[in-house]
Amino acid sequence: MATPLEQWVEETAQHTRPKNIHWCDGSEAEYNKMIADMLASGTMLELNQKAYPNCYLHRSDPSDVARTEHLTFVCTSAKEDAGPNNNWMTPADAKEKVGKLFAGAMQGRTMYVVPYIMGPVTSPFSQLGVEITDSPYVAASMRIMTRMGKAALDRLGASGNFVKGLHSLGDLSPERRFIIHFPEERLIWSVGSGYGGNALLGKKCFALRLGSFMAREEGWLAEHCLILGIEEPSGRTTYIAAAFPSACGKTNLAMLIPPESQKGYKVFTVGDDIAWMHIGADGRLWAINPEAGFFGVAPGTNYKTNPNVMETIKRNSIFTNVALTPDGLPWWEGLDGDPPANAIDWQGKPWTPQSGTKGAHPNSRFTTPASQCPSISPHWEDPNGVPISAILFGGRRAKLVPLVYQSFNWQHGVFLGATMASETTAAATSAVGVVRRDPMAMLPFCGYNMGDYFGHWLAMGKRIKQAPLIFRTNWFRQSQEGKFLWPGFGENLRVLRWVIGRVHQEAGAVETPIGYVPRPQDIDTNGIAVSPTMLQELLAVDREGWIEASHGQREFLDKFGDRMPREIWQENEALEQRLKR
Ligand code: O2Y
Ligand code: MN
Repeated sequence: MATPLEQWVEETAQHTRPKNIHWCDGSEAEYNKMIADMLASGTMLELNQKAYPNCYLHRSDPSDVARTEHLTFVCTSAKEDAGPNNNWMTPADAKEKVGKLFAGAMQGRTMYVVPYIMGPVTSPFSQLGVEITDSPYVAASMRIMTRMGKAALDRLGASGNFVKGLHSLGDLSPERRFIIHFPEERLIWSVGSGYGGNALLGKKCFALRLGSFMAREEGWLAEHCLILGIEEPSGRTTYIAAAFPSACGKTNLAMLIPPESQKGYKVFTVGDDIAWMHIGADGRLWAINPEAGFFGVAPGTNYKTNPNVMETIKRNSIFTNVALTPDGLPWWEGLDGDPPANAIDWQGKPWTPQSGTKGAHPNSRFTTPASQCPSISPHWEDPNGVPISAILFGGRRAKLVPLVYQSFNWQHGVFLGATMASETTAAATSAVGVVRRDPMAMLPFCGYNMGDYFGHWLAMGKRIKQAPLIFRTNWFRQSQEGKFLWPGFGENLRVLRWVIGRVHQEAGAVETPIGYVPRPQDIDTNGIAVSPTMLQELLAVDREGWIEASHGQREFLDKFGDRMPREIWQENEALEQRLKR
């Protein structure tokens, strides 16, 4: 008898009519064949194999260069279950509307059946998915980003317990582009895009949107968090999960290199984007990285911002929408050294620094194996994950938010996450410096009503015996003159050291209306150009500004109506009271 997977593949083939079907085994030979076919068809270009062995360049359609939130839907039976944070259609309407776009969509193309595991192969916290796609670029990228092929099929066996993801490039028209989630059926449909978060369905669609929905049902957390471990000179290692909105330097922080002045410290990368966290038998929160690769943004990446990723991407990587130098090297704005005198831009057109356009698209990316990262943690594939002692909620705020502060307790920490906001950057949107609410950096990725999501966080807090401490961070606070007050990059370790100090009850703080803020003497500024006045500005709590912010927070919380837990409202009221005192 056919397995549930075989049945689904057969039904899908009947509907989409591919030329042939290829079941991916995840082998190197298979990967090489997919790459060879793409080189032959022009879907992929070979980079300089001496400098970048086994690295290739892909150019996506110019209309298809980023996630498309307005075309992304969460189709729960009841609208309120998707919440005001998601676009919604009834599942039946979505199936009717988008099902038509899949009819015959794979004609003349190969249909790849891509079984994959999100998480370490033997971890009890890992989950299985199968993506059916007509894009060899997607199939090849999934081999980098997930544990793909035989290992997944072996783990699945004849079970029907897997997330189904159906993807077709369709005609790549933005009018016929949809990314649809059916969380109640563990099903994802994506059509009309071949790019990133829209098409690599294990990442945002499964690991976050469906993941968060499953996590609520099953009592765990699926979060938009990097995971890192810090080893102190004493040999003690403390693990931190950190949620930052897109384009706030998560990959760079995950791979932080301690500066010269912080001798004896080591930072280990467990993950750069997503954390799945479960309560362990010891009552602590344990995190795995469900991914096997990094899908990092290229512009701004260089040996100053992230030396570890620069080393990682030198081999076995796929670059998308970067520029190409005459020597066959990938290039992007912000890469080390001078720009090339001439190059081919991300759209395949001749380019020079005088062209007045970008050589690489601002959202150009690399897909690269995590195992190649010099800072990868020895525990990154530990089936049990790593124990999390602190959770950071970070954003980009020129004013108001101190460099770092700690919540009073778990409930207050959930409130800090729920009221998080960040300023937009040029990479994310054309409007720069606009403050956008992004609770827990999950607004675009929460697969259900965010009011219920905060409720789930509160319920988790009651079950975790040794809950991680919760902090808010802001590396981006500016002086009155508009200058960054904090040097950032590797120096962020000084802030993380305070966090670790709080975890182990070794660091001091002062109680303020917004939370525990470090005293100036609690942050090590030796050897960096942060004067006492600057540090004071970095840590200042502007009561008037916070009172105003609490009103803005009310407006936001109100959007979720009676789905917003009363505890979150109580925290906002308590904040207002403390500020007025
Ligand atoms: O634009 C895309 O499709 C990719 S967005 C992305 C990629 C890697 C990690 N995070 C993100 C994000 O938007 O948070
Ligand atoms: Mn992300």
